[in-house]
Amino acid sequence: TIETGLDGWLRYAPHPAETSNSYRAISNIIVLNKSKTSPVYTAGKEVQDGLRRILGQKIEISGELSGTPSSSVIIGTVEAFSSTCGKIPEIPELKEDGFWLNTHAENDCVHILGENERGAIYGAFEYLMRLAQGNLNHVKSASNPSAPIRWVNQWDNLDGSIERGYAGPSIFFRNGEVVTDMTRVAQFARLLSSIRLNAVVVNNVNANPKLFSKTNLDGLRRIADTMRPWGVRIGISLYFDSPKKFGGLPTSDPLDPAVNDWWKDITAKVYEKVPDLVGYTIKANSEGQPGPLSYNRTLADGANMFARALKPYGDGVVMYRAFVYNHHLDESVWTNDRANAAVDYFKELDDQFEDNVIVQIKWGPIDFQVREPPSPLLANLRKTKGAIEFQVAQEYLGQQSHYVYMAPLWREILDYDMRIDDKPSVIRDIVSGERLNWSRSGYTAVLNIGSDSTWIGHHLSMSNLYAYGRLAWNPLASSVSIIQDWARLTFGLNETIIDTITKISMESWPTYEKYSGNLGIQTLCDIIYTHYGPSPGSQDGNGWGQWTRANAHSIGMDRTVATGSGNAGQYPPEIAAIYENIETTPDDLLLWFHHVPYTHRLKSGKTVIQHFYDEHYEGAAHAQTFPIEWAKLEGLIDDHRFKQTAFKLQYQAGHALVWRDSVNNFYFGKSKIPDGKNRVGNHIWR
Ligand code: GCW
Repeated sequence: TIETGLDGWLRYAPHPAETSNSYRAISNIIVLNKSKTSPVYTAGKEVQDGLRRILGQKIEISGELSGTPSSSVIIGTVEAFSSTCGKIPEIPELKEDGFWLNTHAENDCVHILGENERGAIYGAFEYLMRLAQGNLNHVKSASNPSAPIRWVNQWDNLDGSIERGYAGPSIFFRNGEVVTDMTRVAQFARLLSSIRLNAVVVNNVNANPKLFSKTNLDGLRRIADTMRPWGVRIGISLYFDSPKKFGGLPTSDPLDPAVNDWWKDITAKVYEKVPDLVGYTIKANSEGQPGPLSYNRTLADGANMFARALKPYGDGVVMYRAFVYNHHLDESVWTNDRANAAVDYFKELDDQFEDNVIVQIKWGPIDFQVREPPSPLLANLRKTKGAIEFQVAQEYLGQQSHYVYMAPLWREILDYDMRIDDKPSVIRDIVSGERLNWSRSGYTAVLNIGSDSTWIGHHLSMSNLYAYGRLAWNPLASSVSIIQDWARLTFGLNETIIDTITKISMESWPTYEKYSGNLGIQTLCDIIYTHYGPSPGSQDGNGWGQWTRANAHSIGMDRTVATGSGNAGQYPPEIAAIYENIETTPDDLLLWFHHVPYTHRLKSGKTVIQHFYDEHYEGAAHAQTFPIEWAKLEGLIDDHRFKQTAFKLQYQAGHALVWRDSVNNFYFGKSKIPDGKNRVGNHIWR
């Protein structure tokens, strides 16, 4: 059989006979909810399938918990279990979506008990993924999520294209409508559920109001019905001017009663089809999108209009994106700075949002660059709840043609201590809601899976989706153990496989940073169109505000309070002091916060320009090792995925050389400072 990649990390490869024989025989699987649409039933089917594939055991599912079960796998909610069998005192209080897994309960039973039905399916996947990794040890423990919101955002358009999608057309939409064949949607939900992600926003944040057509509302119902048995809920992105553009009203002013009624009415229609909608995601007044500011209203006025429309329907939330900025910013003004926008817009509104509004904040102040400091907005909201937005799609990180494993980057952000009020304020504790006592908060990530059989365009890049789910559940999970687990599940248990994938993965971000953008200058890619490929010159001279301010002598954004845009001052005082001062700013963010001559000496003693030259040579040279490392896996993994990945890594190695020479020649041309090692300019022009 060809390994297409469709199962992702849920391949359940068979164990060798000696391992599977050492596992006890399971007599039956008991599901405590027999409804075929319940996640508990789905979990039962999954365990049945998994045990057959991993261990070769063929087991029946039954719905009854009667007599004294023995050697049974029992799956359900804690509540359903205790109402028949009595409370199990050792199960601690579980959080929403949490679960209890005891693989050696009385009479050799396996207990998989969730706080809710989602928790039960999460526990089932945990049980299977342990077995699939050859881990037959007993486990008896509770597991709880760090935060209730663990979503993904697909940027799918109704015509089937995907914004920043690199893996074929949408699995949800085609030709303006929701597709009819839900096969891939179910497969996708299974993957999301296995990593404990509980919702997907199905359409692009640059939203199309035709989503509200009768056919599409029916389509949304189909998607939700398909995902529900996996415990995955759906949300939708809204186009702010829908009342005007779709509803025929003269305005979309959020304070106009007719506009409010229109949204209430649409919301009722949506809930009729999708009664468990998770809510609305809003991109407004951003990159040409209309929004409340277009009607001289505040962002809070806009958000609250949607929040009020959602209120009658349970726990639906408005995820209001903080990605609001002016993309016609004038670079000739030294103090202009896109990085200031989120705090400038949202800080003063902190006490003005309804309690079901959550501000969705990109992890960095600009836009998913290869390196940024964390967004200062994460330290400036107190009453308003926030969610952090990551990007699994590698928009600025090689677009799944290069492989960059992002767990180490996300960990750096989540581990960052913001020192709010001079107190420990680690971002993972802000996001979980603990630090500021938020009742609901968490994680979302831009994801761009498509109908490609690799899902994402590159087999290795699927590790990023897996890692995102793992970190949203437990932000303390280690990047290394995440990739090792993923490699075992996805490719096999052989040590060479695990070591090779771990090595390439852990080296991938530093390597990409070396050849794509050093010292906090951002990813030096094309800014105007594709965000792909080296184009350092495109960063400046336009309104997008992703500037480097490179001239013949100097480079970097002056974000100090003393002489620059004041962005450093948006951080809490202890952090602000670090970035204000060039001496205490770490080298990897030097050019993010300071404008310096190319001859400025780094803490390493090297000049900025020599550092650029050297890093690009080092990074590009290191990228050459990836296909060589990968070649070790020939014959150890299936040929199909081996060859596809080998091709991608070879392409990356070649393109890294293009990156090296483009960036180095560009700065050599600007600065006229020769490379101390006499490489730049030489081998190209002679
Ligand atoms: O990163 C930028 C992308 C846009 C995207 C925008 C956003 C959906 O280049 O394509 O639009 O961010 O996050 O809204």
